[in-house]
Amino acid sequence: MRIFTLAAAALMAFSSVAQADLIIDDFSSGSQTLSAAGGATTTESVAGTMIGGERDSLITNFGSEGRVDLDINNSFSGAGMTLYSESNNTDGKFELVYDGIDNSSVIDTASGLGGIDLTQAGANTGILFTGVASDLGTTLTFTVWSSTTDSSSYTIPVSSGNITSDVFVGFNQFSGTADFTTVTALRLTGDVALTQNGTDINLTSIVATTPEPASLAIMGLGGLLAGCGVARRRRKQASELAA
Ligand SMILES: [Ca+2]
Ligand SMILES: [Ca+2]
Repeated sequence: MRIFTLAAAALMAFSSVAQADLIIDDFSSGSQTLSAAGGATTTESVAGTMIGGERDSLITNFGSEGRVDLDINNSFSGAGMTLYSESNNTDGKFELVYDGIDNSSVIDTASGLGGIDLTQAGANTGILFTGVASDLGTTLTFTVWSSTTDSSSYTIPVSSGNITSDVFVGFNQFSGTADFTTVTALRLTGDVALTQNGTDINLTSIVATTPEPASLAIMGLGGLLAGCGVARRRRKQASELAA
């Protein structure tokens, strides 16, 4: 019965590859509307279907004027989307933290997510960021912790011009000592330089997965096409501030 054994092994291998992706956050739940005036930091934790059951969001306005905004899955960002935006002459940043339910923007790198396996026993080889776009060039940094002292990071360059793209980052592209099979905390940071003030950043989802080469090519094409339709959603700062 050697043939049946081989067939069974082949089926098992296929089912392993076809295992469902691990959605870190598709922004389909946990609506958030955060704003920070000059010198302020605003945080909010919201429950939902994201990894660990909670997203701890934080925005900081380092300047003395203007405002920074974070809109997730609301009427302004659009359903299932994240939009970070700065007014002119503003130096700000945002953070999305996933570290289990602690109702705090302080990152619990010790226990947090309880040792989640982002690789799903080797089925996933990296993290896919979809719908990434920015009107001005910037960077997004994703950090993975597996203990208080073990972390790995990768900084994603985001080109200017609101060109929407899907960015896949292999686990082997990260720098650091994190064990991706026993993850305790995750953080996405967008820290925009003052010289890039007025930046708007879009993001649609963060998923641990293994993209097929063919689907990567299709996503690349789709991204270019979608990029043509990205609207500038900057808030009408002057009218709102005057109100
Ligand atoms: Ca949390
Ligand atoms: Ca936290």
